[in-house]
This record gives sequence, C-alpha cells and structure tokens, in this order.
Amino acid sequence: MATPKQIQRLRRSEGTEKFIQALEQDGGVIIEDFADVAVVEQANAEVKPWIEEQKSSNGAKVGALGGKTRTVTRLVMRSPTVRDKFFADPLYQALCEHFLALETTTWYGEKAQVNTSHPLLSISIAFDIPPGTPAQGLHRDDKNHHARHTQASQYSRNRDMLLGLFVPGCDTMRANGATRVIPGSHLWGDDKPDFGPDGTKDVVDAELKKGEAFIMLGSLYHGGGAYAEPITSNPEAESRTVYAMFSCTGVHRQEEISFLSYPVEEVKKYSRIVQERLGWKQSEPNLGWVDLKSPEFLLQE
Ligand SMILES: O=C(O)CCC(=O)C(=O)O
Ligand SMILES: [Fe+2]
Repeated sequence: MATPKQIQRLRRSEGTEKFIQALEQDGGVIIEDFADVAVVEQANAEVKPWIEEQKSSNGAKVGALGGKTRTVTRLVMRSPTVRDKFFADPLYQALCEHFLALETTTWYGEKAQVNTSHPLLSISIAFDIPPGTPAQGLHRDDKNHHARHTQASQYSRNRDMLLGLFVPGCDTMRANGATRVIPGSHLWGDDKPDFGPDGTKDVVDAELKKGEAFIMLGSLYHGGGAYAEPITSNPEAESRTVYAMFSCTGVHRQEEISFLSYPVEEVKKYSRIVQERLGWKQSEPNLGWVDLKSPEFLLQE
C-alpha cells in the first residue's frame, strides 16, 4: 500500500510563502515553533477554570458537542493569551488574509471599483476531550457554511471560506485522539468520498507537541481521533485540550455571533486586529455598518 501524503512541518523562519504553498498543496500545515511552552501553559491556566466549571454538567450534552467533551466558548474573551498570542498571531493572520480576503472589481457606470473585504473570526472554542471518546466521522468544517467544492488538481484563489488554527494545550498523538486528516482532500469535490473499507484510507494523524499548531483549510477532511484509554496515570493530565479558532471571509455569517458573545465594553480593550476580526470594521462595500457608518466609532464612545 502506498504511504499516504504527510502534513508538512515548517518553522516560521521558512517564511509565509512556504506556508501558503503547503496549505495550497496539502490543505493543512504544522507550525513547529508556534508558541513557547510557557505561553501555552499560560493559556491552559486561563482556560482551565472554565473547563472545570463544566464538570457540573455531569456528562450532559453541552452545546453542539455530545458525549463527555467539555467546551469553552467565547474563547478569545475568556483567555487573553488565546486572543493575543494565538488568534492575533501575525503568521496566522497573514495566512487568513491570503486565503480569505476578497478583492473584487465591479463597475459603477464607467468607473471600475475595487473593494477588499477582510476576514472575520468565525468561532473560537476550546475542546477538552477525555478518554473514552470515539473518533469523529471525517468531515469538512465548511459544511456549516454550505460550501460546495469542485474536484481540482490545483488550488485556485478564494477556493476556501474558512481557515482554522488548532493550538493544543498538551502533546497530541494517535493514542489520545490527535486530529486525523487526509492531506490533499481539500481539492476533492462534493461526491461521497472513498475513505476505504475501514475508513482510514490516506488518513494521517496531525500529531502535535505543546508549542506547535496546526493550520487547516475549511475544506480539508479531518476529525478528532479515537481516545480510548487514559495515556497517563494522572487524571488531571488525561484529557486532550485543543484551542480552536476559525476565520471566515468577511461576507459569510460568523458561526459564533460575535456582537452577542463579546460585549462592547470588552471589545474596547482588545487590539485593533482583534476588534476588526470580530466585525467592528465594515466589509467593503457596505456590509456590517451602523447608521451607514463602519461600527468602530462605537468603540471610541
Ligand atoms: O477533536 C479534534 O481534533 C477536531 C475536532 C473537530 O474537527 C470538530 O469538532 O469539528
Ligand atoms: Fe471539524
């Protein structure tokens, strides 16, 4: 059997262009030097109380995810580290701009008008997945946006509407259910995929060390792996925690309603890039305004 294609592992010093090429070719890429371990620990400390709070849910279904998986929504508010160090990361943001910004020329009478719409944060959420969790079905996250895909041999500009960033709070590996992905499946069409007789054809594990991150196009087939048995004897260290952020184009609906999830008094404290990605700057032309004005004036009040 042929060895499946692998996900490339790159370092920041290799430059944004290399990351773009890897994403275009494979649909996903690992940043080996995404964050210092101490920064990941800081995020863990900020998010842990929110995860713990959900213990009281006693295994009941929480949000959209069933089973024992615990989630922390509104993540960029609840963890300043996730917000400023992970989501606002300049490399991730540059890749969002490259893959998701829309530049369109239209005609207004005789005049050409060129408009650019910048990406938005669609959702930020932590998953905390305990042992005893079965593998997810392989899926595309852009299902939420009813995305349609044509089979292609090469990547074409603006093919995707979502770009995800997964930052693990711990080492992830096959044994604790590291995300499974099919490199190259972002170029598939919408017909029923051939995942092979046991559902693992061309599937690889995107295993990550703490401090690494995985970036993925919304059209890539992937899914959480199975986490059957505890991998340590320390119950505190047992779950697989992942901080997930997805950006969408500026003309798509955000998965998490940012204006209801993040109060304006909170957003006033955020950096400009985070404010813009939460929708506090209008998309050109004419989307997302208040009183016909781009809404950032409300952050100055
Ligand atoms: O658990 C993971 O690694 C991936 C989760 C996922 O793909 C999802 O919930 O849509
Ligand atoms: Fe997913």
